[in-house]
Order: sequence, then structure tokens, then C-alpha cells
Amino acid sequence: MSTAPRICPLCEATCGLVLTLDGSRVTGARGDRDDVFSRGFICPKGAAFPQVDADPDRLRTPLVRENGELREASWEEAFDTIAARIRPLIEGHGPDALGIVLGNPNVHTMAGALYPPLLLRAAGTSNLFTASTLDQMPKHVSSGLLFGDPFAIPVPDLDRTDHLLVIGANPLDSNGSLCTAPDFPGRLAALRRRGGTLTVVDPRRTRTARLADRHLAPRPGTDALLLAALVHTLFAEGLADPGPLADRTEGVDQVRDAVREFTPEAVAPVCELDPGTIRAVARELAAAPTAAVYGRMGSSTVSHGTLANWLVDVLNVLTGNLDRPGGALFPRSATAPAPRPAGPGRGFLLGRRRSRVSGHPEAKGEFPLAALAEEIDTPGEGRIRALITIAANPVLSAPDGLRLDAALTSLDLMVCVDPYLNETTRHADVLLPPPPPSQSAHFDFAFNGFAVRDQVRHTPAAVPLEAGRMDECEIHARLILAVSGMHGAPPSAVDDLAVDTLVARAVTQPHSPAYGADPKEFAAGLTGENGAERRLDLMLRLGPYGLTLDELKAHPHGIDLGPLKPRLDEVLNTRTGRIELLPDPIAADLPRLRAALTAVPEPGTLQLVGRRHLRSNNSWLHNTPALTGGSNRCTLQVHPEDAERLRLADGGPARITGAGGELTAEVEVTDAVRPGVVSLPHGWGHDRPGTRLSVAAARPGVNVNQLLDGTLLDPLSGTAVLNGFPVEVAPLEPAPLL
Ligand SMILES: Nc1nc2c(c(=O)[nH]1)N[C@H]1C(S)=C(S)[C@@H](COP(=O)(O)OP(=O)(O)OC[C@H]3O[C@@H](n4cnc5c(=O)[nH]c(N)nc54)[C@H](O)[C@@H]3O)O[C@H]1N2
Ligand SMILES: Nc1nc2c(c(=O)[nH]1)N[C@H]1C(S)=C(S)[C@@H](COP(=O)(O)OP(=O)(O)OC[C@H]3O[C@@H](n4cnc5c(=O)[nH]c(N)nc54)[C@H](O)[C@@H]3O)O[C@H]1N2
Ligand code: SF4
Ligand SMILES: [Mo]
Repeated sequence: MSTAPRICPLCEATCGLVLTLDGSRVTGARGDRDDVFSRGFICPKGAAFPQVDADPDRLRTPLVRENGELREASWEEAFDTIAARIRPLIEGHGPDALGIVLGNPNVHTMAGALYPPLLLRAAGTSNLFTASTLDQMPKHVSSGLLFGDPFAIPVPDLDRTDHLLVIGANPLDSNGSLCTAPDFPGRLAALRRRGGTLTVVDPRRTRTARLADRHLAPRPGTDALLLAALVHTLFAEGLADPGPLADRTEGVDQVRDAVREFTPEAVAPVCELDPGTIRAVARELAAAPTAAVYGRMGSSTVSHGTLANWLVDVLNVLTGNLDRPGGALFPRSATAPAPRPAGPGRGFLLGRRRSRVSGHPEAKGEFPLAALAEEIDTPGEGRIRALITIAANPVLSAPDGLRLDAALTSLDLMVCVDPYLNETTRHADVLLPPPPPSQSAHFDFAFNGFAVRDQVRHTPAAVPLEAGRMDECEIHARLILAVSGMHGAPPSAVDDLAVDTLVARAVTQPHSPAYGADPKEFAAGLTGENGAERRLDLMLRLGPYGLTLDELKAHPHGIDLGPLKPRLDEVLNTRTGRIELLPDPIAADLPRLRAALTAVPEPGTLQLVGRRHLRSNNSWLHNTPALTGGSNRCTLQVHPEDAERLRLADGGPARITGAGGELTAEVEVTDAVRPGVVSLPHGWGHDRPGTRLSVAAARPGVNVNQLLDGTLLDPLSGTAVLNGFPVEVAPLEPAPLL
């Protein structure tokens, strides 16, 4: 028996776990009390790590399709097959014939951070689709426009703020998102204990809302209006005061003009909130010694998602809370490049290309995942003929999975990197399974940039790679070689090239710690057991703290780098070198928001919102018995008034109809949802043939995204509207008597 530390990869909180091992078998998991960030916190998902890790349905070898059937194959055969088929497709039809889909768990693996950018460069395709357009793309776009960097995302200073305004997030169940905070519940309780206030805006009375001093339950999809009214009130009452940010911000007066019409009285009937309450929230925000406004899924995957995300930071700026302790700050990640000197930057451009079929503008180099199916099934030049998916299950996670499901069968080649044979990967021609998490090293490249405290942690693989397994970093590297026509070269060639490119640039940059060094010598000084570790070591050395991998390895429970600090000058990368508070693309979208002022829905209209459960994670944790027991979770929550009006019985079946299709789900009557709102969780619908998810298939649930047809998007970011879309609900008619 022994123990090993492992950072939990199951959500954004990045808790440190201590795994108990019996030889190379993981027998238990507890919170790591010595972890510098999580201090022993663990949730039921982390506690289920051993079962998630040892799931017998995880694939052990690659699968290759032969005569229509998937069969087990060697790694060599798998990569030979990819190399033989992918190059002719790219050469014959051009690079855009290859589509790439990156799913959520890429932010939870080292491979997912280090290799996809290289894969994209090697492929040269503009057809990139990721889970971001089902999620936080509106935040990237608003940050790109406001600050010049789509990754400059301010994070609420959870541990020091006096006032937290949460819009459309439920961290008590999600454990936080774009706000990495192990023990989010404890940190919110601490906020209350130190006399701070919590306001939650959510059409459902969530577990987070129950903790709040004030809970507003607006009609879904109306947050941009509510936020505009808060901004309006700050100006109208002379409360707008950016403080020291004033001379680093352009466009404050233009914002005042832009929100003139959005009075509390004007938005109140559409949001279905009381105008007095809206004023009170604005006053409290302005009066708090420090405050942070924080929005997530419920303010992002909605039709005004980019405007809402922009307004969140407009509020942070206008109350003087951006970039100050207790407000919303930019974390300083240990692997971010050392900051360049302050001054005008390159800015952020949107819409540099358009998608082939519907002409959607790109955002951050991506097209909407909701448009993937049409890019495959619409004939014509530039059609996607081959697809690589990495850690993605868009048949369940994106709108209109049935159409995508059918489109995937028409591909000439589909390659998936995924541990499971699931609703999406069952269409693979070649399936490459990464090892379970206990067999991989971990470092949070993404989440350290969104953490409420600067810190850095690395955990090595807890147990050695099982015979026949391939590390996910090597899988990615070999895939890149196959795509770039270098099949057969050693995978380290990919890392060497990445190191050489980064070093060559760094030595010419006066602000880089490597400035003036000899590139060969600098690269030779890197440590690490493999290419991925050497690249991590390089990024640490070039980063703002000048750390090394050896230092990290000497601190198995992490290195604390202190509370968040003001660093706006390091972050700003706009053309003006200032915060651009009313960027042109935002101004151009405001007429759409003005039109929404008169869009009061017909009485009786129902809007559907999602919800998350603490024991689940998107589409892939329904196969773990420890996380799936208990009552049915895939229920349609309906308010008692609506249930009575529609004659829906608690526990009875209901038919739900949306633009993309029809579903049947069990009704759960509860006043936790407001009238006019029904809620169904996502990630379910595990009833398709040809998958290997034995536990999930026994209780499949239904796929909420089948209610969508893929046309409802936030136009600036291409993000799908997953919250607040219209549906009809009726009792399932009894079967006709024969
Ligand atoms: N209606 C509705 N739809 C939603 C949402 C919603 O709130 N409502 N939420 C959206 C959001 S926020 C997101 S992020 C997306 C998520 O949607 P996706 O990005 O499609 O992610 P998952 O559903 O988590 O599926 C992840 C896949 O990764 C695989 N996987 C797990 N671990 C690993 C690993 O270590 N390596 C590799 N290579 N693969 C791995 C799993 O087997 C699974 O196939 O769903 C979106 N869809
Ligand atoms: N347990 C668990 N944890 C997870 C995940 C999971 O699936 N399960 N997924 C992970 C991922 S990928 C992500 S992105 C994060 C998401 O993290 P969160 O954003 O915190 O999670 P959600 O539960 O989607 O919270 C969205 C909230 O918005 C509300 N809402 C819906 N429509 C509206 C609206 O129009 N306005 C407002 N104001 N609110 C609205 C919903 O009722 C819901 O409570 O969670 C991560 N953590
Ligand atoms: S909160 Fe998230 S990171 Fe922490 S143990 Fe639970 S799933 Fe893992
Ligand atoms: Mo997400």
C-alpha cells in the first residue's frame, strides 16, 4: 500500500487528491490536506476517482474499422491507417476538408493544452470547432474586445471581496467555472461570515441562490437587459466611478449614451423583475467597499451572450472594481509568457473568415460547433470529409445531435482520441484511447489562468503506464506526425520543434528571461522526462516567476504564489493600449438588444434552461456507479403553476417539443424553477446502439439538445443558445385503447 498525489481532472476546481494505491491499483481518494490551494477539499466526484479511473468500459487498445466493424488493433496499425488515409484527403481536397473538434476534457489534460495548437498548424484547416461555442466564447470575445486579449478574463477575488454578484452560475453544483476555486461553497460561506453579501441572478432557486442575501429570478435570456439597466442606473444616479481606471479607459461617455434607453422601468417587464430591485442592486454594487460581478453559463449560452459578458466587465470597470483587490483581477499564471512592456498592442479581430454554409463569422479562430453538421452534410467544394475529435462528444453536447449523428456516417475518415466508445466515437474509423488519469502526469495550463489565487502544482503519473497503453501526449504527437506527412518520425520531433520555435522567439524578445541567450544552449538546459515535461519546463522558465520543473517537483503539494494582484498594464493588448469600453462590434449589436425591449413573450410561453448536478460532468460521468445511483436525475423540472395549467403530474411523462425535435421525460414538479421556466439537464441520451457504456446505457436519459435545431446562436461569438429557448410541454397522451 502506498499513496500518491494527483490533481483532480474532473472539474475546474483542480483539487489536490491523495490516491491510495495497492500496487498499481487505485483503491481510494481523499482530499490532500497539504495541497497549497485546495487544503483537503474534495467533492463526491473526486472521491469517486478510483471508480472513474478503473471503469472496465474504458478502452484498452485502439480500435480500427474494418468491413464496417470496429476491431481491436495495435497502436502501429492505428497510426498506419490514419497516415495512409488522411494525407490523400488533405492533398486531394485541401486542408479545409479536415475538421477538428476539441471537447471539454482537453482543458483537463496536459496533452490537450500542449498539442492541439500544433495539430491545427500542421493541418492548416480553418474548420476548428470546440466546446467553447457551447460555453464561454462570449467571454473570450468580450475580453478580446475590451482588453485586446481573449484570454484576459477577470476573475472575482472570491476570498477578499465584500460583494459578489453572480449571474447565471451555480458553483455549489458546478464547483465553479472560469473561476478556479477549490471549495467554492466554503469560500462563499466565508464571504458571508466576514460580513460580505452575495446576490444571485438565476431563474432557478439553485443551491447557490439559497445561500444568497438576495436572489433575483429573471426570465431567462434577459440578463443583458438587466445588466444594461444596472449600468444605466450607475450613470443616472452619479454612481459610475472607475477611479484610477478612468485615465486608462476609452469610451465611458459612449457607454453612458448607449444604455440611455435601458432604464429599470424599460427592462422590468421583459426581465419580469421589479424596477426598484434593479436600482437597489446597482446601488449596493456601487456602495460596496469592493465588489465583483461574475457571470457564467446562464449569461453566456443565451442569445445576447456577448453583450451580457461585456456588460459584466463594464460593471466591474464602472464601479472601479476591475484590477483591484477584492474586485475582479487577472490571475498571473506561471506558464503564461512573461509580460511585454505596457503600451498599444495588436488588438483583437473578429470575423476574419466565414463558415462555408451559413457564413458564420469566426471567433478566436473557431466556427460554431452548432454548425459542424451542416459543414459535413452540405455538398459542395470545401465540405468537411475527414474529422478528428479529441475529448469531445458533440452528438450529445451540441444542438441537433441526430443530424450530426447522421452526418458523421458520411465522412471518409473519422479519428477520435477518447477513452470511451460513446455516442460520437462509435462513428470512428480509428479510435485512440488515452490511459486512465492515474497513469498520466497533470498540470493545469488552463485553469491556473483563471484561479482565485496564484499558485502552481504538478503531479506526476500516480502509477506507471500499463503494458500496451500509450501516454496521451504521445498519442497527440503521433497524430500530428500522421497529419503532417511525417508518420514514422519519433514523436519527440514534435516537441523538439515546439521547443525550438518558442526558444527562437524568446531569445529575441527584450522582455523575455531568455533574451540574448544562445537558443541551442537554452534548449539543452531544459529538464523533464519526456517532450511534454520539457515543454512545461520551458514555459515555466519563460514565465513571470522564472520557475523550473525541478522546483515544482520538489514541491509535490504545489507552490503558493499569493493572492491576485493588480496587473492591468501587463494584460492590456488593445490597439489604444487602454480598456476599450464600447468596442465597435458591441455597439453594432446593441440595436438587437434595444429590439429585445419590446419582445415580451406571449403568456403561457415556456423557456427551457439547463442545470448541473454535483455528481455528474457533462456527458461522460454517467458510467460510474458511485456517481449515478439514486433517483432519476434527467427530469423536467416544472413550476407547480405551470404543471397545473398544463395538467402535468409529478412523476408522470411529458412530451417536450422544440425547434429541433421532441423528447419524453419524467416531470418533477418543483417551485425551484420560476413560472414560465422548465429545466432539463444535458449530457444524457445514452441509448444509441454501438456504444460501450454499460452503466450509462441502463439509465440513458434523454438528450436535451435534440430540442434545438442549431440555428439559435449569439451572433458575435457563434455560441449556441442552450439556455432560455422556447419549448412546448404537454402530458404524454395515454396509449390508445385497442
Ligand atoms: N444543453 C446544454 N448543452 C451543453 C451544456 C449545457 O449547459 N446545456 N454545456 C456545454 C458545455 S459548458 C460544455 S463544456 C460541453 C461539453 O461537451 P464536450 O466537449 O463534448 O464534453 P463532454 O460531454 O464532457 O465529453 C467529453 C469526451 O471526452 C472524453 N474524455 C474524458 N476524459 C478524457 C481524457 O482524459 N482524454 C480524452 N482524449 N478524452 C477524454 C469523454 O469520454 C467524452 O467522450 O457541453 C455543452 N453542452
Ligand atoms: N457537477 C458538475 N460540475 C460541472 C459540470 C457538470 O456538468 N457537472 N460542467 C463543468 C463545465 S463544462 C462548466 S462550463 C461549468 C459551468 O458552471 P456554471 O455556469 O456554474 O454551471 P450551470 O449549472 O450551467 O449554471 C448555470 C446557471 O444559469 C442558470 N440560468 C439559465 N438560464 C439563465 C439566464 O438566462 N439567466 C441567468 N441569470 N441564469 C440562467 C441556470 O439555472 C443555472 O443554474 O461547470 C463545470 N462543472
Ligand atoms: S470539486 Fe472538482 S476538482 Fe475538486 S474533487 Fe470535486 S470534481 Fe475534483
Ligand atoms: Mo463547459
